Amino acid sequence: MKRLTGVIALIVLSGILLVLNSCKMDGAKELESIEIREYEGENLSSITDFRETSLAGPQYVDIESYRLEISGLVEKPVEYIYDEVIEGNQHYKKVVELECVEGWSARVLWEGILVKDLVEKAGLLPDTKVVIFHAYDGYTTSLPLDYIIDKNILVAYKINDVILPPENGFPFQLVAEDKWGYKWIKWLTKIELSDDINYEGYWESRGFSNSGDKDSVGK
Ligand SMILES: Nc1nc2c(c(=O)[nH]1)N[C@H]1C(S)=C(S)[C@@H](COP(=O)(O)O)O[C@H]1N2
Ligand SMILES: [Mo]
Repeated sequence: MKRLTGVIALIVLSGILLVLNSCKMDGAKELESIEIREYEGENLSSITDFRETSLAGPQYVDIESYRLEISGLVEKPVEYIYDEVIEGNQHYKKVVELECVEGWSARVLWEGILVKDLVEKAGLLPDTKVVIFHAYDGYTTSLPLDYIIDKNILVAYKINDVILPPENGFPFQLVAEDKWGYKWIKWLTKIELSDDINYEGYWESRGFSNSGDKDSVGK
């Protein structure tokens, strides 16, 4: 009889603990996922305004096995886990508009790190002219190294104060300021330094301008 009471007490206690624990987790989740819609007096688009039209649909990246590789024309190729990218670099915020050639756009607050901080740590070699970006879905695009450095181009991990949702490129999307949306690679896995100024990425090799400047569409 004593033993039975003990077992019942244990079951009730674990039940209470379980409920308490799940309350705590739910609360934290909700706080994390509220997006801001205004920044320094300026109205922002919503995360839901982005149209997901990627070549293979949204990618669901397993963050435990995820690595960001910096390779090509560098002194020492490196591979970072997610936390190393986030914790090992200065963070920056900026409001930038993404505009797709299909005729829609969204202006939001991005938070991320500088591509140049990542590549400089790997040791740039003098012949490097182009930065080629690779993604989890096989997508690729490229941009001139000078543009990446001079414009302080970001790799974003947050959008409107929320960690990038999978549809928006979790863990990282390139914020290719002033360039067409097809330069804003999502689900970034590799940054390759190159001297190949004729390199063409996925849409670029299918007729879209290699500069990606908004006053150019076809070649
Ligand atoms: N990996 C990957 N990144 C990608 C694409 C893609 O198909 N695959 N599409 C590009 C295009 S054409 C646009 S307009 C933007 C759209 O970004 P969004 O889904 O965040 O709106 O993602 C770009 N990045
Ligand atoms: Mo696009």
